[in-house]
Amino acid sequence: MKSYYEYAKEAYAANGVDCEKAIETLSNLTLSVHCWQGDDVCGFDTKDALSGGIQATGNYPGKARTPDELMADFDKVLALTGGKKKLNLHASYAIFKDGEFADRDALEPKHFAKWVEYAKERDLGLDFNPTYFSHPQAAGLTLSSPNEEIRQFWVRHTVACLRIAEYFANETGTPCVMNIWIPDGYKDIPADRTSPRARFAKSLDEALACGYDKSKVFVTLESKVFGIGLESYTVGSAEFCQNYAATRHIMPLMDNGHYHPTEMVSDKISSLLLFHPKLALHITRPVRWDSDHVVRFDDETREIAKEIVASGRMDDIVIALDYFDASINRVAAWIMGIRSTQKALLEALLTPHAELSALQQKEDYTRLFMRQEALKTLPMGAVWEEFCRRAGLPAGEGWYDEVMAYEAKVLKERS
Ligand code: RNT
Ligand code: ZN
Repeated sequence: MKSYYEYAKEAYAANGVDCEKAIETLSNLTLSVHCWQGDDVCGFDTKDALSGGIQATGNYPGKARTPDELMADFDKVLALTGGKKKLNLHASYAIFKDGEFADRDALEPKHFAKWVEYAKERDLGLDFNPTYFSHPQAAGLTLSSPNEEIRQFWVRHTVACLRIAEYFANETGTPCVMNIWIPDGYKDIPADRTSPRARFAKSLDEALACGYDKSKVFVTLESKVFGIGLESYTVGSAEFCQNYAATRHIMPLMDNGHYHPTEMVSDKISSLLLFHPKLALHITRPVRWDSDHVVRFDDETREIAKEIVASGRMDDIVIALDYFDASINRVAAWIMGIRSTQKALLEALLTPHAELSALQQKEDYTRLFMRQEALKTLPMGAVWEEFCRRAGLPAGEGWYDEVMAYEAKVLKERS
């Protein structure tokens, strides 16, 4: 009797799609997985509450409180998901030895040595983010601050992070993507929209002139439309970030929670790819605002995946995840967001893009519509199961049982 997968393989082959190739491509595709789903974006360097207009809501028990706990939780994520991954750290996850402390502008590679050790043992690349929030110097504007001392503090932080990113690349042998996102903005209508943006550009210019190795550190710049308490104006708007990135030859980063609700990142990818050699994405799920809900296998995630694959430029696109839900089991949340993203990518890899594109060029929109809808009900589930089986994962929902066992044994003990 034919297996479910063999049956699916034939169904896809009849549509001009090679399932083996799709599984192989997905297995080799690297996702940059954020560390901050494990501890509600708290980090280890300050006791300051999460600031910067972002919020993790919910109080499900079992949040990681220490580096060891966060590492143990991420090990579960690694064990229960397939595909290649990088670990994406924030500067606020510095690990200090007993009694030691370094402020953000004085962070050094040694404060991340434990993470490097962790990554090397698991053959993971590392990505990085300066942290311009949850800090006393981030009460107002940061890199765009009119206060020269504060602005310089954050420029020094950015340079310190570039050094750490370089260290990550050298140690892991994999380039490090360093993403800059500042929360700077105003709650109410500003009198002057230009000056903060001019200062932000100046600060970035100053920091990026420090002489980092561009073959090892890829700097990305993430834009945003608004944040909580910063509803009227953000310094790092889409136009600012795209133009800055284009003129300074760094990468723009689009987070799909950072646009007006009817603006779709899936529609923006092709435009940016035409003018940028590389592009970075934060895959998230905004629900009415930039809520960073766990990614689902939903229409926009699928459409983003389609654009990534159909572009033929997958290698030029950094796919990073960015969600933080504290209302459900955090390890399960981490895993489900990864699985949803991978499912969307698999679906895109199982789509005969050349055929569909040819129909569009021929202006045969009726057949295009028919084919797009017909493809949706092919047995992708069987191919997904095969991908998971080859990655050595428990069948079906078995990963969930393992997370629940981990919750009972480890997470429940954390109070
Ligand atoms: C915030 C941005 C940013 C953060 C992380 C923690 O709106 O999306 O990427 O989520 O840096
Ligand atoms: Zn983001």
